[in-house]
Amino acid sequence: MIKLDEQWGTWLRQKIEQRTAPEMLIKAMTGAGFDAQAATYIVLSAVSPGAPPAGSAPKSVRIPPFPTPATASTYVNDVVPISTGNTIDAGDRIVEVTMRLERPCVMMFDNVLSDEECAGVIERAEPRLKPSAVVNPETGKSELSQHRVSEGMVISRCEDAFITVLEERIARLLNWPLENGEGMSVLRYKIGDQYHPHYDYFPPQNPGSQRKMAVGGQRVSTLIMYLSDVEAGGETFFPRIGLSVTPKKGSAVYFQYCNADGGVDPLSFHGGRPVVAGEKWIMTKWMRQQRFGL
Ligand code: PD2
Ligand code: ZN
Repeated sequence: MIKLDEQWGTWLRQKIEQRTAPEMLIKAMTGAGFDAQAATYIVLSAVSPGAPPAGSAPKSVRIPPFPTPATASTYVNDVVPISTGNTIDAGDRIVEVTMRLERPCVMMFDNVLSDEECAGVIERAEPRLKPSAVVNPETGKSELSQHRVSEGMVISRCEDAFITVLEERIARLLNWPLENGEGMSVLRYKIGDQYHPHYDYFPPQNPGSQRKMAVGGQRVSTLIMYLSDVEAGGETFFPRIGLSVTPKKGSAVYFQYCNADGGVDPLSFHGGRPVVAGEKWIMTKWMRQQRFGL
C-alpha cells in the first residue's frame, strides 16, 4: 500500500469520482514527476481497491510536489540578461544559440566547451566522484536518495587556471556576475541512473530553504553543460512543457526561474531521464541572486 500526501490523495479521489480514465490520471502523475510504474500501481489500486494490480508494489516511491497551477500562472518573467543575438561572444569563444523559449525561459547553446575542455573537466572530476545527494526539504541538509542516482563532485569556483577560464566564459555568456555562481557540480550517470524531476530553486514553502538561501539568496538560473554524448537516453526533460533536450558534447541548456521580486517559476520543473546506453557526464552551474561565498 503506497500512501499519498493529502493533496495528491484528494486529487485522486476526486478524479476517480468524476470517472476520469485511469490512463489520463497516470499521464498526469508521471507529468508531475511520479515514476511511471509507481503511478500505474497507485492509480490501479485506487480504481479497484479490492483487486490490487498484478506484480509487486514498487518498493520506495517518491511523492513529487503537487503542481500548483495558480502559482505557475502568476509568475512573471524577468528580462533575460543574456544577449539577444544568434551567436554570443563569450570572450574567448563564440557560442551559438540554437533555441529560445520564453516561458519558462529555456535556451540551448552549442559550442560552449571544446572536446579538450570536456575531457579536462572529466579528468579533474573522476577521482573525486561520490554518490550524489539531494537536499532534505525539512532540514535543508544534503542526504542520499533514490530520487537522484548518479555520482558527483563540486569543483570550487576558480580552483585553478583551467576552471577560471570556464567560469569567466560562463559569466560572460550568461551576463551574470561570476561571484554569484556556485561552484560547478560534475555528474556521471551510468546505465539506469537518473535524476527525478525537481526544482533547482529552493521552494519558498520548504522550511529548509531559508538555510540554503542564507548565503547568496535564491538560485536564479541553471546552465547544464554536456561533457559527453550519450548513446541512448539521458535527456534533460521538462515534463510540464513537454520538452526534452538531447545531451550533446560541448553544448548546454540554460533555464531561468527566479525574477527580481524573488518569485519562482514552477514550469521550470525538470529532470534527467535514465541513461539507456553509454555514459552521461554533465557539469552544472547554478547562479544566485547575490554574491555567493568568497
Ligand atoms: O543531468 C541532467 O540532465 C539534469 C537534470 C536535472 C541535471 C540537473 N537537473 C541538475 O544538475 O540540476
Ligand atoms: Zn536540476
